Amino acid sequence: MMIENGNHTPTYLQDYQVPDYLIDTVDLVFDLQEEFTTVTASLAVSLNPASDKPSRDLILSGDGLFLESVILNGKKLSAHQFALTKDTLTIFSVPKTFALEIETRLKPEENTALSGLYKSSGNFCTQCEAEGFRRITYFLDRPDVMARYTTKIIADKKHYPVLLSNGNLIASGDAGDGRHWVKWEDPFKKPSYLFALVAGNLDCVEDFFVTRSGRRVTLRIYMEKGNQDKCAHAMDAIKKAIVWDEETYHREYDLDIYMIVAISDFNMGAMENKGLNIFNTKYILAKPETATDIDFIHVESVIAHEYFHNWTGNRITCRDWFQLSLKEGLTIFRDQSFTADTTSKTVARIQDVDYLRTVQFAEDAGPLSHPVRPDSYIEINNFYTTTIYNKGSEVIGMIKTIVGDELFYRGMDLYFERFDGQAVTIEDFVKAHEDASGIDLSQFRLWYKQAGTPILDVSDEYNEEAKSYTLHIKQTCPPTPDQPHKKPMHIPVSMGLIDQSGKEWASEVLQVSQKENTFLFPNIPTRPVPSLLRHFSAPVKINYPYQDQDLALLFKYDTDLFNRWEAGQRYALNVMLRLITDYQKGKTLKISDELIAVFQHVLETMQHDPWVLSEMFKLPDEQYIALQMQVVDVDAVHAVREAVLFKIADVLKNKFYEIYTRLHEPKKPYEFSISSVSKRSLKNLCLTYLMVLKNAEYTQMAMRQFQESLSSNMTDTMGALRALSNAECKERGTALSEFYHAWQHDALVVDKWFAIQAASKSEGTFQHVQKLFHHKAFDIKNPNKVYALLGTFGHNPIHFHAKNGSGYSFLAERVLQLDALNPQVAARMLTPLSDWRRYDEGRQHLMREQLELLAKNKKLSPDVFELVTKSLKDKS
Ligand code: B3K
Ligand code: ZN
Repeated sequence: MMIENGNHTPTYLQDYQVPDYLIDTVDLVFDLQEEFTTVTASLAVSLNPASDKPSRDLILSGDGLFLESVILNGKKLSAHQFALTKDTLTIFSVPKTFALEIETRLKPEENTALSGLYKSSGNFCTQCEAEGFRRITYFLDRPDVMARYTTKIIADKKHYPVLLSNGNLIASGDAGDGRHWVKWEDPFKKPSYLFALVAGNLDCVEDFFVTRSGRRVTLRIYMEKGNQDKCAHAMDAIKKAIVWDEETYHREYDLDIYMIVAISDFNMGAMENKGLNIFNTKYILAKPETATDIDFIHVESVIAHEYFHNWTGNRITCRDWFQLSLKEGLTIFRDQSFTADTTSKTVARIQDVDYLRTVQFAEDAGPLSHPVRPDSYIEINNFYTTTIYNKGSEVIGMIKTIVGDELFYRGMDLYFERFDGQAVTIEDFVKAHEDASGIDLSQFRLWYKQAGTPILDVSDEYNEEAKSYTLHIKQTCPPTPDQPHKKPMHIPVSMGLIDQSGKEWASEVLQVSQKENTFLFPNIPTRPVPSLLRHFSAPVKINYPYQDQDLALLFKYDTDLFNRWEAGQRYALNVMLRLITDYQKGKTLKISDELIAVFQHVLETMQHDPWVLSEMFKLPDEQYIALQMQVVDVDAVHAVREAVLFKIADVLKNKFYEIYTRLHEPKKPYEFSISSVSKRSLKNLCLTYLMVLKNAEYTQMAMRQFQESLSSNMTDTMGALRALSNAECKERGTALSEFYHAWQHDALVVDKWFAIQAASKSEGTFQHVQKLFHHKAFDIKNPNKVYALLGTFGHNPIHFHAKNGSGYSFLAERVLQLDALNPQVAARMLTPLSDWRRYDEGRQHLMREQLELLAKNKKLSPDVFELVTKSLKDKS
């Protein structure tokens, strides 16, 4: 269909040009008042010698600003010397070098988009990535303009005792009238998106760290009043991350102080502003009573991520936003390696792969598919995607696999050495690895250019006489928007060969680079089973005609623990896909005893690693099963998965009960250690299975765990509550209301309460979610609340996809309501509708109808406009 809405124009990578002007220094003065804020920006501007045909006019970006004055080399400009549009300030005929002073006025109180300068719980804070700095002052708001900043903040002493910005504090004083001022100086050049300011009445915890060269760094975490008791874990995490980066990448911290501020209203997880990270409270505040094991791990990994950005993102930044994965893919790769090293290598990999395959593969198979380095965007905020982040990280992992560990770290050292202090490209990064390793990565670069998930079709032969085994690997990649044809890629396939006794006969990395490749393995005494794509060595799909018994063998004996998990998943998936066909034909579901027997074997033999074991027992979720189908049959997927869960639970109940009672230690105080996290994980898994059986005794058991842990151990509380929330029993209501009653004062815990209800399988979930939108604890302006309720509901496989389309219209209406307040959050909520083509005709029609209704709206933000139009665009 033709969409007339808006004139939001795309930006193209091929149009990139160096800036005509550079800014050497930026001196900012913020006068924070209750009604408005005045910002004075003094800039030292000069012509960029690298620009070919520089314009005589200086064009600065701005968004929603009120311009007070412009002064050039000390002279106030009159109206004919500059021009203003909705998003630019052009100053005519500027000299080659000059001082510019711009005064703007903002209303942070009214800023609900949470981009630029805004208020959260009465405190001022900023979010400038990607293009938020232009909401503070007119500027060359692009990452290749790097400048040295000073920031003076003047504010009321009583309401804003804490005044922070990037770098080091260099002066402070009294400003009279109950006001005070401070001045910060950041000695490092940075792009504007890394600027930050915080002013508020905040509590603080302080510690310090001595770097490996002996420098003492002050560590501070600031948080809203009354949360000091929830910061110890975050503080430990900072130190852990610093040590890891020193040991693994030889990177040291570079300022005298490292500050983190935790804020309640934040669009995403956290932001790596130089020396002053701003975090969503969700990734800082954690104590056993309020945070689960998973929360504890997430706090560590997000802290590590933002800390690691100091080198991969801040000191070396992106030339333009098309290079976003240069910092995000790389930093995700670094934080995933950190988590793998500090928790469980196998579980960390399982969870990363699970997320990639469920979320990124879905994105790459739909209308929003884009390469790791996109060619164009309308709204850059829409490109903070799982493709840029997670596929970007996988691409780096493949470079490491191809060149090997030693050369990889040499390549990283070269990258840091070559580009420190610069804004560079993905090409610069790949070239550094090529130069350091001497390995040709020219074909490999296609991973950044081509979108879509490659498919490897694998077949094999065994030659009994020659005792040789041959693998044929054929690669294809489906068409994606604007890319109908793909070239073959360089794909590292780590693999092994396993015989019937579980003995390994080969273990190597195959370099797949042609459309069709053949690999010969001599001296293999009996026909082996191939263990393919170990540790998920490439973000691809593998088709190999595995028989159930092959998968059973690998599930029991593969020497690669990750691939044991993978075999179990594949086995369960194959069984479920066959059952779905039976279900669709109206046949009774007969779940094979062999499947259960293999799971039983694993349950009995894997107890030494309860964490991996609990992962092995999680069946592929409904979203992932749906991704394997040509046309998603929501009801069949749900019914079959439930039936398999029931069967496993029923046959293995005694074992689950025995493990549960053995591992459940209600009297033992919570401890965050890998061994206790592992045990809790397996114990709560057993409880989840037992609850599937809808038996009063197990329900009581869950209720007991819930009540005993309610004020001491959130992992156990949530383990029980999640199981109860899916059951149709009176205890469900009791537990939910006791939970709310106990934790209503804690916003992050209330978010869990919203999310658990929005995710529930139980009947009436939709009506319940509708009601919760009007609950007094719900606030549409708070992104965490929206993500918990609407975001979770959008991924509820059965209730969001109710046949009558009620879920779809509900989501679309809320997106529209949100779009007027916060376009970034609105756009993030929209993605469940974008996949409409994958459903049955009835649902397709209903989903599409909602997208078309949205498209008709003349006031859509560029964020929502871009996603709606791309979702509706005819398939190429
Ligand atoms: N760099 C930020 C993301 C900013 C998102 C802007 N819409 C967080 C991170 O990846 O570390
Ligand atoms: Zn990041």
